[in-house]
Amino acid sequence: RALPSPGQAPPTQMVQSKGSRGLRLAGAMVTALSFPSSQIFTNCDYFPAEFSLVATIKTPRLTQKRNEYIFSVVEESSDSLLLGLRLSPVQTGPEQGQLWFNAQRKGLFICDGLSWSALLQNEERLDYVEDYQDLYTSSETFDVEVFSIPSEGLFMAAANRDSRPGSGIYKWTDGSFQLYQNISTQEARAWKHFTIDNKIFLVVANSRESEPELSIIYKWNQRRRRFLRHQNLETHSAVDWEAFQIHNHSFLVVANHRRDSNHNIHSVIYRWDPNTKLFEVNQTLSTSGAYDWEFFSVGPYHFLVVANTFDGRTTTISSTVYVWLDGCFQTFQSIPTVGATDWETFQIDGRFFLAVANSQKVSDRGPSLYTINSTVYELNTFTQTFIRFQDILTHSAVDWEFFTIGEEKFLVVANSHDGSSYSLNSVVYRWQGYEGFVPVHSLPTFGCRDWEHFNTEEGSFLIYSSATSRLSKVFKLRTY
Ligand SMILES: [Ca+2]
Ligand SMILES: [Ca+2]
Ligand SMILES: [Ca+2]
Repeated sequence: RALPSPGQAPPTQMVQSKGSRGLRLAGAMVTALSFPSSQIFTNCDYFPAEFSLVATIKTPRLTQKRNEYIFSVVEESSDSLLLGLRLSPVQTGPEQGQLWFNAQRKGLFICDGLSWSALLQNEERLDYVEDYQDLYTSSETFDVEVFSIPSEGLFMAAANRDSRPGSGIYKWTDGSFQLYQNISTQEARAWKHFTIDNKIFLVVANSRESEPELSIIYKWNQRRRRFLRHQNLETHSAVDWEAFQIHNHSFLVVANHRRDSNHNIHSVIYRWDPNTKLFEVNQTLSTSGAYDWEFFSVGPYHFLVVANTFDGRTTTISSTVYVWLDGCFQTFQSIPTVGATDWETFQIDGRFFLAVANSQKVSDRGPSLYTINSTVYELNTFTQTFIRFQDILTHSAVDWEFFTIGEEKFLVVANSHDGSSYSLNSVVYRWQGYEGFVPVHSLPTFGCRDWEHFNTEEGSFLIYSSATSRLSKVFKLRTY
């Protein structure tokens, strides 16, 4: 709304050009705000002496305040409003009730007087997978962890085998991962990122046997824009960390794989002490060659599940789901697994699933079997147990990754070895309801160890790391 001074003509005119409507300054206001074009176009003789500046304000679909000035000109000395552009919701827009077909977004929208709401919209669907970036890391990569730092962007921490130069932290720059920081690690097996009080942390699982065996927590330093060492924790052949929160308390749990040749040891849960700003031992749980921890919540209940790989004799053992009761984790269910290396938890239409990656069946006689079933379990809320939902034949599976594109749900498996070769297809499965997960894409991988899905402004991506080569690969998920 333009406010004319008393006795003066309105200082603005409403102008309409096609679908855009604007305010044009008029009268004395123009002279007051104008300046010769030669002031900014010093070397351009062809530029007209008179021109206009057009400011365009585009409002995204936000919940509007009832009344809001989005542009105002005030008198310098008195702060009194000379010119104001006010946005106030009116239900009588000429477009109300109109339909609009947006070809780009493939949707049909209706104007409710305030905004366009979707009546029908085509969800994105996966078309095919495209080779996108070859990422050569300093040594073999056991794990990648993708995370964002608000105000900085998207990062990826690679857990690299060699101590020098250690593990690489990469930043997504101009559409690909670029090395950002090296952190000295000792046969790093996994990274986990977490946030406490808006501070960003990274913890590494160092698996090398040295004295003392330490895994390290790093904290993002805002000023130096680097991760700096925050705390050391004693671990034993650590291969995974999980971070979680229960009732505003922050926890970490480590997968201690073995101590010397003993695989039946304790894995440790740590709790953050807000006073000392350090993690302290909270609970220990006995594990057998622990390889992975996964935390998940179902309604008000909190769960932790461990992948037990090997008890020193066999890989055909059980892995345990724990439930948080009376301030600690207690056994909820033991699930038979075969060299379990990863648990992936996900929800589909209100149903809870747990998928285990089974890596190998060690046999007393003859060689180990790698081509075995990995299993998807579903939580039966009536019996309160996880029940086998689907067996999927895998080749030394070491990771599952669940992701969604539009309405579609996918699982991708890391097939690492079939007994003779590390050059194998990793498979993308699509959720097809009653049929369960159905294979839809085969992706050639070499020594595949870990899959991660992530989104950027450029689209949807998958990255896999290799435990047998320095080459990790980023794939773009093409949609239609
Ligand atoms: Ca990972
Ligand atoms: Ca994990
Ligand atoms: Ca996983």
